[in-house]
Amino acid sequence: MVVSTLDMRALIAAEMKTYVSEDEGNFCEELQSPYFEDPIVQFAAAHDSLFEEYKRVVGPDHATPQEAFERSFGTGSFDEGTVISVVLPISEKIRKANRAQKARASKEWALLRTFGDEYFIRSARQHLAGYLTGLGYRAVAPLDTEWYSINGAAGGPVSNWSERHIAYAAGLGTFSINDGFISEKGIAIRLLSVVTDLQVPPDMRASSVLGHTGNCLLCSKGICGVCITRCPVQAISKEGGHDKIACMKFVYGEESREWAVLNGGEAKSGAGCGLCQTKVPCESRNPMRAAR
Ligand code: B12
Repeated sequence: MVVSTLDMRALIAAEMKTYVSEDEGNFCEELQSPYFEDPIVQFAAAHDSLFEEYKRVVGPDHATPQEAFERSFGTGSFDEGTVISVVLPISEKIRKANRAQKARASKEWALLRTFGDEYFIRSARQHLAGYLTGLGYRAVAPLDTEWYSINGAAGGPVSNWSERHIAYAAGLGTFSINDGFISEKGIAIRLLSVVTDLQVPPDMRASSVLGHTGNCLLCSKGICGVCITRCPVQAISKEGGHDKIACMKFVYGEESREWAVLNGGEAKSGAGCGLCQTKVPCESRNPMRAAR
């Protein structure tokens, strides 16, 4: 049977949808809720010139898809291919609980941080890579490699594979004033990606008129700024954007680790925070689409 490249896109999207809805790692018994709802799956061409630009935008160590692939499969192993990016929208029950919070993450968000972010997303990345391998393609999830790292920089931590920049390249949305990524399912999401030598048509990026922050109401229309008032440590401002160091100290500091454990999570994950991702107009939709 010959499967067209368009059918391959649909097959992969359907596989991830089934995985997210059926895998028991995506269900929290204590909350009687899944961590994540139906994913959005989109595709970027591995040789998109934007990936070269990321060496300037993110940092010189940010890997191109070709570098990511060849670090796993050997120099010269890559010719053409695709980066698959997946948005995992956080479930309504978890978002709702965090909406009520004013000072720190809810119990639900803390459990999501350990068991959703750390465990389920890793298994979902590996599932996608394994699925492609089963179809006869080579695939790697950069976050699961030995070369993936997060390095300290003056402005805050920077990784050498940024899931948000990958999602941007795949046309899944844009950044916000608070750095968060706003997709069609909003900002209360998580992201994952895989690089493969499978070739499929890439998704289009929305018009670049509004730039890389086009989905943010404050950046695009000068209105909103709700995330600024939601932040419990004043780490977001209209002028300065997002203070990553202040955010990091709060989100993954000692108190956050203790709060994670008190709520049944693991200290090393911290409890997260996510107040800038909940009770905001972009929580679960693209507010610019709603505004048009
Ligand atoms: C390091 C890190 C952090 C650091 C620093 C965050 C940061 N902004 O970089 C700290 C500890 C502060 C942090 C906090 C949180 N994080 Co975090 N974090 C990461 C991590 C590991 C790497 C991020 C990275 O490399 N950033 C690199 C820098 C350069 O990127 P940046 O600042 O976002 O990029 C800016 C510039 O590039 C700029 N830009 C300038 N010119 C141009 C031009 C173009 C063309 C483009 C595209 C961009 C661009 O746009 C961006 C926004 O200003 C990722 C996982 C991953 N590997 O991707 C998760 C990740 C970003 N975190 C995530 C989450 C959920 C959180 C928290 C909500 C905590 C929680 N779990 O409760 C908070 C929210 C903070 C926030 N508002 O962003 C999610 C993002 C979800 C989303 N909707 O965006 C990710 C993707 C994890 C995941 N698997 O889903 N995080």
